[in-house]
Amino acid sequence: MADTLTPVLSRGWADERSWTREAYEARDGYSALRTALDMAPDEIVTLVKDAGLRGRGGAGFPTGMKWSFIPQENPNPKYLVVNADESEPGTCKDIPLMMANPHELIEGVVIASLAIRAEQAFVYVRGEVLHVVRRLRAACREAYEAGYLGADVMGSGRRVDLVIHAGAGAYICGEETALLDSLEGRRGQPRLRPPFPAVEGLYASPTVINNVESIASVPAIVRGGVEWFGSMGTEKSKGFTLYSLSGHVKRPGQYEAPLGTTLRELLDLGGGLRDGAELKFWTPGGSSTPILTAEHLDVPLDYEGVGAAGSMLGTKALQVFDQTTSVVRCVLRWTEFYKHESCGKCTPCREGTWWLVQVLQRLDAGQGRAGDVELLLDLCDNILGRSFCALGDGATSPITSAVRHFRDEFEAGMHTSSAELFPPAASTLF
Ligand code: L3W
Ligand code: SF4
Repeated sequence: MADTLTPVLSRGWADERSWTREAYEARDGYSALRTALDMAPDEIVTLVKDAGLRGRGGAGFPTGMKWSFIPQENPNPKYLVVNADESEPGTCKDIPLMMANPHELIEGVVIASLAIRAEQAFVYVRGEVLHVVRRLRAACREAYEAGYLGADVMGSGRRVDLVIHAGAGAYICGEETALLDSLEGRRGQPRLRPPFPAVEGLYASPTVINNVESIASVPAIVRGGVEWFGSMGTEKSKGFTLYSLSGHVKRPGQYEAPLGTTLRELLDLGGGLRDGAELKFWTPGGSSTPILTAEHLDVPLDYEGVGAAGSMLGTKALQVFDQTTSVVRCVLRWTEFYKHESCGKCTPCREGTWWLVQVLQRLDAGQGRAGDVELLLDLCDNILGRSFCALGDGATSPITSAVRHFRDEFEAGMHTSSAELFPPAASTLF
C-alpha cells in the first residue's frame, strides 16, 4: 500500500492483520450496516444516488441510478453480483482492496443487497487469484459467524447470503453479461443488451452488477453522508478513488486520492519517475483507454477531464512509460492480449485482432510494408463500433491513439525494428 490523500478505502491497510473482522470492527467496521438496517431500502438508494457515486469498474455509470432500475414489481428474486474479475492490463486496485480489507466489501454487499431487496449476492473473483478467493471466503465465514450475513442479519429479520465464486481466468468474464453466463455455468460470452442485467440478469432475474471498489465505497458513504462524500472530487465525479500507478515510476502501487487528481500529483506521491526517466506516454485507465502524453500531466483524472483530453478514465490504471519504451512494441503486447482474450463470438474482434497482431509484428520487426499504418487504422475502423462488446472497441484504443501521437515510430517500422530504435538493454520494461 502506498501513500494516500483520502484514507477511506485504504484506511487500515497497513495494520497488522487488517483483513480480520476484529481489525475491521476496531476501525468502525459494520457500523454503517447498523445504520442501513434502520433505513428503508429506497432511502439507501437515494443516499447513494445523491452522493453521486459513479461505477469504479470503467464506465462511470451512476451507482444509485443502476440500483433504482431494479423493477421491484418483478416477482423473481433480485440478485447482487460484484464484479471482482479484475484483469484490465495495469489495473491492480480491487485485488489489494480485497486482500487488505475484505470486510469493507462484505459490508457494502450487505447494504447494497438491502437497498435492492436482494437476499442472495455473489462475488465473482478472477480465477487466477486463489489467495483472494481464500481471503474472501475466510472473511465471509467470519461475517456469517457474527451475524452480518445469513438468515437474520444483525437480528433484523432480513436475509442476505453471499457466495464467493471463482472464475476460470478469462478477461471477457469481466464484461458484465459474460460474467453472468459464466456464473450460470456456461462459457462466458457477452449477451445482447438490452435487456440490461438490471431487468434480466442472473437466471433471467433483475440483477445489479457493480465493481468491487464501487460496492466497497458504500459503507463510507452511509457513515459519512452525501456532503462529506461530495467534499472530495469534482462536481460530476465525486468522492475518493483508488488509482493504480505502474511502469517507470519510483514507487508503483495503489494511491487513494479524490477524483480529479492529476498524474503530476500522483507522481509526486509516488516519488516521481525513475532516475533518468522522461515521460513519453501513459494510459489513464488501462490499455483499453487511449494513451496520453507528457502534455496531459495536468489533466484532472475524472470522467469529464480525461474525456476532454481525448481518452477515458476507465479503471484509473495509470501505466507510465518513459523515453526508452517502443510505443510499437508496447501496443503489440497489448494487442496480443486482446487477440488472446477475444471470446470469438463476433467477426470484427475475432478476426480483426488477429490481423492487427500480424501487421504490428511486421512493424515491430522493421519489416512493415508500404501502407501498413493505413491498414492498421482501417482495421481499427472496422472493429470500432462494429464489435459485439467493449473488448473489440478497447482493442483499437491503444493503436489509434498511439498512431495519432507517434506516427513516425510506426512509419519507421517499415525499415527499422523496435529493438534497433529502442535497444532492449536501455529499456527497463521490455
Ligand atoms: C440499465 C440502461 N442499466 C447502462 C449499466 C450497464 C453497466 C453499466 C455501464 O463497460 C467499460 C468499457 C471498458 N439500463 C443502462 C444500464 N447500464 N445503460 O451501466 O455500462 P456501459 O455499457 O457503459 O459499460 P460496460 O459495458 O460495463 C465498461 C472499460 O470499462 N474498461 C475496462 C474495464 C475492465 C475491468 C476489469 O478488469 N475488471 O473493469 C476500461 O477502461 O473498455 O468501456 O452495468 O448494465 N439503460
Ligand atoms: Fe467476443 Fe470480442 Fe466480440 Fe466481445 S468484441 S463479443 S470479446 S469477439
